Amino acid sequence: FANDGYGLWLQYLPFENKAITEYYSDYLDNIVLLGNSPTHEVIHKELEFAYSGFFDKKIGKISRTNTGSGLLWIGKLDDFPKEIKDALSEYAQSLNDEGFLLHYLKGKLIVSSKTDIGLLYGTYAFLKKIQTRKKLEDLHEISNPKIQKRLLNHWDNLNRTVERGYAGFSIWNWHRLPQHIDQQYIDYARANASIGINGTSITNVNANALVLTSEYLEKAAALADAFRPYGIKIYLTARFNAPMVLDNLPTADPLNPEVQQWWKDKVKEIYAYIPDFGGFLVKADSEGQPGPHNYGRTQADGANMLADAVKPFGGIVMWRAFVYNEHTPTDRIRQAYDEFKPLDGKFSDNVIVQVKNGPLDFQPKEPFHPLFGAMPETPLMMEFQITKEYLGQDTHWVNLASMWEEVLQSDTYANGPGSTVSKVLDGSLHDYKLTGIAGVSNIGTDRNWTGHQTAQADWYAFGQLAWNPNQNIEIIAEDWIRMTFSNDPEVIKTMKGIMMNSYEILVNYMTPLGLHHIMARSHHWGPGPWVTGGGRDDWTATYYHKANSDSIGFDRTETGSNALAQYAHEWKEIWGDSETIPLEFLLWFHRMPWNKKLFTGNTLWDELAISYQKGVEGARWMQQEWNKLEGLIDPDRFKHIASFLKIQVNEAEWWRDACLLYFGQYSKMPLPEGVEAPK
Ligand code: GCW
Repeated sequence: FANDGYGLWLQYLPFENKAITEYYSDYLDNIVLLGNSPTHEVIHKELEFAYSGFFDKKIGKISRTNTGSGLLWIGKLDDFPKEIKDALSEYAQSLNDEGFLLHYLKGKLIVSSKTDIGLLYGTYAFLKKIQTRKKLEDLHEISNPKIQKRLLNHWDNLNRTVERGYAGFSIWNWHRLPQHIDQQYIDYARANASIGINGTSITNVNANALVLTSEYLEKAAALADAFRPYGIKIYLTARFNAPMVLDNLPTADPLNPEVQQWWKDKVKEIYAYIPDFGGFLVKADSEGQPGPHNYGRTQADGANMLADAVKPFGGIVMWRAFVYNEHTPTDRIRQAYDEFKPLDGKFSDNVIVQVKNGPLDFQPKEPFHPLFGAMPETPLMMEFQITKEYLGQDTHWVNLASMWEEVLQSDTYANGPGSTVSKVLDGSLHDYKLTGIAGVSNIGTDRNWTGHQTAQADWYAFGQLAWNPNQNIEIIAEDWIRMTFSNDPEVIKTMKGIMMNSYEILVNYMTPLGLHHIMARSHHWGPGPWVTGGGRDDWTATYYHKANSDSIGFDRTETGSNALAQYAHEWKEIWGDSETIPLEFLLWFHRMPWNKKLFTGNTLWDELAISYQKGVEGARWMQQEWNKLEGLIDPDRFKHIASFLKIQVNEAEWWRDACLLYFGQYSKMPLPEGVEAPK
C-alpha cells in the first residue's frame, strides 16, 4: 500500500539500523504494565502497535504483574511495589491529575502518574522518546498540562459537511451511530490523546438544535463512550433558540423562567446519556446566530443561564467572544472588546469566554486580541483556527505554530511587562480558576485526515502548545518530522527549514504590511481586494484596505476608529507611531500615502510590491527545498507534497499579480526593480 499518511505521527516507523534496534529492544522486550482500567487496555494495545511498527514483528508478553523482571515499568504510583513507590515519592507532589513522570531508576525505566489518563499521556511521551531516538538512561521528566481544557472544535454539520473544512467530509457518521463505532473514531481518540487533547466539541458553532434531541444525544453518547478511555470528553454546541426550535416555546429569553427550566431539563437529559458531558460551546448574536441580544439581554445573561443548568453536573459553558454585527457602526475589530469588557466579572464561575487569537477573524496576520489581559475577573480561553480558512485552505503549506507562538508570546502588559497571552491562558496572570484553549479542527474524511500531509503538523502542534503554550515550536516541528517522516538529519533539516520560514512567506504573498481580509468573497480563498457591496460592509475587502488614489490602510489610531485604544499604553506607543510600527501591522493601524517613504528607504508602494515578490520567491524556495528530499522520503508522500507545492507557487503568483494589478490602479506607480510584471 501507498503511505497515505493515515498513521499520522503515530506510525512508529521501523528502526533504521541494528544498533538502534538492539538498544530499544532491551526496554520494549521487558515491559511490565501494572493496573487495570479501560485506559490500561489502550496502553497495552498501543505498546503492541508501537512494537510491531518499530520491529516489524509481534511483541512478546507484556507482564501485567509486578513479579516481572522488567526494564520498562508502566503504572500509577499507587500500583507500584513499595520500593519503587517510595523511590518516586519525592516527585509525587509535583504531579497533577493529568501529569506524568518519566524517570530512570537504577536500571529501570519508569513511566508513572497519579491517574489512568496521566499514565496514557506518559506512555505516549515515552514512545515519543523512542520515535525521536532519545537516550533513555538519563531520563527524568515531570510534565503537567498548563491549561485545563484542551479542545478541538469541529465545525461539523449534521449532514456531514464541514464549515471551513478542506479535508473531505465530517468523520462523524451520524447515520451509522450509535451502533457502529468506526475505527477512525478510535484512531482519532488515540491521536488526540497522544498530544494531550482532553475534549472535543463535535458540532458546528453555527449550530443545529437537532443535536440536542434524544435521537442525536444517543449517538453523541456512543462517541463519548468510545473516547472515554482516552480521556476525551464530549462537548456540544447549543443553539440559543433551541427551546423555540425543538419545543415551540414562544421565546428563548434567558431571563424567562420557562426557558431556564427548559435548559435545566435538557441538560439533565444530556447527562443521563453522557454522565461526563463536558458542557456547551456557544456562538450567539453573531453572523445570524440567535442570542441574548434578541431579548435585550447581555452576553453574560445568556451564558449564565446555560451555566446554571450545567453547573450541578460539573459542566462548563464556553461562550464565544466572536460577536459583531453590521448594525453597530463602529470598526468591526472593536466590537468584541466593546461588548465584553464592561461585562468583566459578570459571568458565572463555570463560564469561560472563548476568544479568537486576533480581533478580526483568523487572518494570516493579526495583532493579538485586545481582550487578552483586559478581563481579569473572567476566565478567557484561546480559540485558534487549525483549519486554514484564510490561509490558502488546505493546499498551502504553512506552519501555523509560528503564528500561534507569536500570539502566545505577545505581551499584553496587563500586569506590567511579561504579561504574555500565554500567562492569561494558563491562568497565572489573573489567577483564573478555569483555563482552556480550543483549536478549530482541520480534519475530515481524507485518507490523511487533513488534506495536506503537512497540515497534520498543525494538529500536532496545537496539542503540544495546548499542553504547554511556552513550548519551543522548533522542537515541536522537529519531533513531528521525526515521528511522521524520518529521523534522517537531511530530512529534518530541510523540512524544518521550510516549516520555520513558511509563515512569513505566506504572509508576504497574501497580506503583507498589515493588509487584511482581502480574500475573495464568502469562500475566502484566493485574492479579492476588489470585493465590495453585497449587503455588509464588514464582509468586503474595500472596508478593510480603503485604497484610493492617495492612500491605503485603515486608520485605527485616535484620528480614526481608535481601536488602538483597546491595548495597553506600551502598544499605543509602538503601534500608534507610523514611523516605528513594525511593518507587518502598518496598514492594520495606519493609513498612508502611496509615496510615503518608509524607514526601509522604499516608498510604501515599492515596499508592498517587493513584499509580494518576496513571498512568491519564498514559495518557489520551499518547492526547491522540498525537491531535494526525493528519495529520502517515501515516494507517495513526497509526490503528494510536491504537487501541493505546485499549487502553492501558482497561487502565490496569483496573489501577487492580482493584488499588485488591483492596487496599482490606485497608486499609479511603476513596479520597482526585481518585481516580476503580472502575467
Ligand atoms: O471566520 C468566520 C467564518 C465562518 C465561521 C465564523 C465563526 C463558524 O467565515 O464560517 O462560522 O468565522 O468563527 O463563527
